[in-house]
Amino acid sequence: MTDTSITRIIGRRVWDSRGRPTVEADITLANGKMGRAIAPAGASTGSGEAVDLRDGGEKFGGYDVTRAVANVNGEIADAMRGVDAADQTTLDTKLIALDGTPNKSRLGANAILAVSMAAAHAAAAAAQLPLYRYLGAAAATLMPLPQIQIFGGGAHAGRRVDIQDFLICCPAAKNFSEALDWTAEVYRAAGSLMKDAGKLAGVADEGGWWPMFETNEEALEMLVRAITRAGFKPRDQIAIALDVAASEFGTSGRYKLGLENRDLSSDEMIRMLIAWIDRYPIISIEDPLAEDDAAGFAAFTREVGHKIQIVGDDFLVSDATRLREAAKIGAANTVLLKPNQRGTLTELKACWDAARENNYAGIVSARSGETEDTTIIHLAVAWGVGQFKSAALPAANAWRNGTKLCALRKPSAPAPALPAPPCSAIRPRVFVT
Ligand code: 2PG
Ligand code: MG
Repeated sequence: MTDTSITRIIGRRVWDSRGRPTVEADITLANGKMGRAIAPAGASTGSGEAVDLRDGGEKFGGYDVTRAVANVNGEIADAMRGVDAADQTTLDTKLIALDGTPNKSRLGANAILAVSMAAAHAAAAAAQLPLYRYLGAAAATLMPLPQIQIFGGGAHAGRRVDIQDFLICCPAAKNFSEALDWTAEVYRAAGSLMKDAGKLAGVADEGGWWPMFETNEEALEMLVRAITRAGFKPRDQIAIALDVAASEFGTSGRYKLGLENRDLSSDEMIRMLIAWIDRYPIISIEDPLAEDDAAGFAAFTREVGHKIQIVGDDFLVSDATRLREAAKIGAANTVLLKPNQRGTLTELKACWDAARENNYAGIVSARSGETEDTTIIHLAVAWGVGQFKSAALPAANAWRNGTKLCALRKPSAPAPALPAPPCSAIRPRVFVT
């Protein structure tokens, strides 16, 4: 029963949380064990991401994945038969070579990632271990500090406000479960405050409340009120994390805030964000500047990187090489880790290794188009990343799975040391399974 070579791969089309098709892969091993995984999809994507293969044309708005699924069942299945699922590096290297493009656009990052992750699940099943334990061994004991969305904006809410994600983070919660409890109370309080104000208009793409605000800053004010209404102390107990997703409205050093009809330079954008940091309990800002504004990232990090977390998402696209380049100029201090930005687990892990070497913190993140696949929460625990970002509570499967991980028995080994925090604001507490 120890033969972990791949005997069978099946690809199929399934549906994501946005109602778009995506790719699922099943892998069966010679020992009869099986693994399954599904590729997620982003809406605000960085230009340096690995590329999903979509059919184009009229059907499903061009988002169908029949070609990507055919690639799983055809070329990929043929090449992967006999490959050892327990040797993730060799398997991923073969997938990369088979595709042959720098961005996986020939076979599709959606096809390749589903197979890369399904192989890990199959190998874990063969080892009779949960995925986090299989990948992280005895050191996999650290539950991440969650960052979870309360209001959705930007590309996830018809650009109703410019800022994409208004999230909260509970560094004072004693464990993952308590952080979720607190988050649920704040989410509920935010909903009822919006209702009282006659501003409740349903939810955005990721389950956060639809942002019926007149200015971007009004969302911050409302979020502080929601934290207080739920009975918590802003900053001490619950803080704000933002994903500005600035590449969505900024390029070549200019930023156009549609809601407020403002056109800002990179420096003016930095000044606006610093004013927000001074006024609100913000401890983490993702993509504060656009992906083509490395100098802006470096300037912002020089000014506030000692006190808040500055996260590169579209800017770093989970890429080890980009992270090393950013580190050379001191741009950002934290990397967002999304498996489908690279397309294989091996490349994602390489980025996390590069982050640790350069003293960057990390956040494993969901995409805005998710499914029942919960691989990401396992990766966060397996690699001891320490933080996790996902959609609002109604839309986040990985959270629910994370809660189950909390119920695990006592750890057999001490939690690994967290990466030295770039700033004192982010200091996850115990968060051990
Ligand atoms: C992000 C994610 C989640 P998307 O930008 O970090 O909010 O969105 O998957 O659309 O890129
Ligand atoms: Mg982002």
